[in-house]
Amino acid sequence: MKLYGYWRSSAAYRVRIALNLKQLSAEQVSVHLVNNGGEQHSPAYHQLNPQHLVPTLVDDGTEGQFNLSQSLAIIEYLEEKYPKEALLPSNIEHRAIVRGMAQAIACEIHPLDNLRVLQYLVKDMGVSDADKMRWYQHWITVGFTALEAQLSQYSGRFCFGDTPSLADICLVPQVYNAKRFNVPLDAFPNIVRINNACNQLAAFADAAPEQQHDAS
Ligand SMILES: N[C@@H](CCC(=O)N[C@@H](CS)C(=O)NCC(=O)O)C(=O)O
Repeated sequence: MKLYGYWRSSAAYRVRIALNLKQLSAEQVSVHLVNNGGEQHSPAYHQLNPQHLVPTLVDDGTEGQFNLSQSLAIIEYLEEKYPKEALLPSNIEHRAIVRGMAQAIACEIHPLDNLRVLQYLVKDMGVSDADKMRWYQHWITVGFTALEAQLSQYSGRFCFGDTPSLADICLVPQVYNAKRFNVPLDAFPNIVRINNACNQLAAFADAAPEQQHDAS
């Protein structure tokens, strides 16, 4: 397997955590999201992923080598192909709740704060850097407020009970981003507590951006 990613990409970070939890290895290929106008826009990468986003997973499938985009689809593919260690609970309702928490981060928070959205705000819409930061912090705060309420209902040591799941895989990179952009986290004790618990596990710590070969 090959994982095309970038050290600071939170979507790639999710896949790295999933690979580690399942004790799988993948060759890491760096796609620099800033240099040369962003390597995600290069013709070579376009062939792999026309969405111009990382991550992309390349694997040998039943019909030959294939490319997979979208971190949640990649993680669900890994989950089906390599069921141990499970990233989703065995109970159908619990699985749906975990997917809902994961999507609250991956579909509601992350897309609004993605690099190309921030670039569009500043370069095309003339938004100031200060207002860009307000935007960034606002959408994390809105998303974390909703998630914190869910966590007070469902969390144990981790987002759902005492086993790390897809929800934790999405949470930790989003908290990393929040800290990087100085989002106050005082109102989110469960999020902070669970993030700390996750980062005590090697699977999460080893996937951290600063641990990657392309970190600069
Ligand atoms: N929903 C996608 C999001 C992927 C995504 O937004 N990746 C970001 C890095 S975290 C990216 O490649 N951004 C490049 C850009 O905005 O130009 C996923 O989960 O894989």
